[in-house]
Amino acid sequence: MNFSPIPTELIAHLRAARRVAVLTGAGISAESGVPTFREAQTGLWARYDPEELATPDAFRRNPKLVWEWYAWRQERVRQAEPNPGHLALVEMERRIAEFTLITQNVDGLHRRAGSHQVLELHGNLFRAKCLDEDRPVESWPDSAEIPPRCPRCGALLRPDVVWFGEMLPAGALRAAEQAAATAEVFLSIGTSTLVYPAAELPFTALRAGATVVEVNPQPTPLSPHVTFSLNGPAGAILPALVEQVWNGSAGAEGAGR
Ligand code: BV8
Repeated sequence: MNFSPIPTELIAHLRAARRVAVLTGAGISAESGVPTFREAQTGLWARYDPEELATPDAFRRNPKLVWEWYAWRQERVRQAEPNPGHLALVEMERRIAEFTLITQNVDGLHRRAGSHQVLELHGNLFRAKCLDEDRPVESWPDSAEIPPRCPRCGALLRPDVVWFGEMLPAGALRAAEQAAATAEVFLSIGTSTLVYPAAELPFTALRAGATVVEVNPQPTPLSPHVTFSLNGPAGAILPALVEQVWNGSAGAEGAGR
């Protein structure tokens, strides 16, 4: 797949940058074979709209259905591998002094790729928490009951993800807002920029005067405002960006590390 060359001005910006923040959405996992959030669901789940299922109300109405939807998604992700887009961000973290990776994804693929400091704004598919205590539960006794119950208090377990209408983890959101407000370069990668408050982050960076880059084959509400638009798949664009900024030319050692 060909896409427009990386602007030389952007290459210079990234090479000189000490503080970079990245926001990723489902699009960065698309090339790992993990369907994006708004892609039509398949098979058994085709008739459900994710925005209907990813809510506290759906869980209250039908905890077994919602728990099984997440179990199905866990299986999809287990079969997936991080792709070159995830790996390019691992390299970027190595090259830049202050690098913050903020993700809306719950698939854990950034950590599996080797990224260390990842802010998971919407939780993680593979973590469960007690519905009553609202505290994580690492393990629970095998049981035929679905969803299983909290070994501490016996309440139902639920996926440790942020559903629509729920607050984001305050610490992660605060750190993400701080990173967006102080970044010299902010990259928004593979997100439809529709879901708030995460979608506010690239606009926070713009207002603070950052160079904002969007990586997406499709336009989004952010597109008209960005400094650079790289229209194509993250799995091809990000490795090309890393190559041209840090490996392409001699002596292009990162300004940061
Ligand atoms: C909240 C976890 C506050 C669960 C998810 C204004 C302000 C504040 C809130 C709101 C507001 N207006 C409305 C709201 C409510 C709501 C919201 O934003 N709704 C939207 C739909 C309008 N927000 C909330 O409810 C949030 N909470 O606001 O609480 C509050 C609380 C209580 C009382 C008062 C206030 C919680 C939002 C979190 C929801 N949880 N996920 C789960 O996964 O099961 S959201 C879910 O959708 C994903 O996690 C993801 O974050 C989000 C967006 O999806 P994307 O990641 O962008 O993926 P999508 O499929 O949409 O797009 C993929 C993109 O990739 C596309 O652009 C495509 O072109 C591109 N792409 C495809 N292939 C590639 C690619 N890009 C690059 N390379 C490729 N190869």
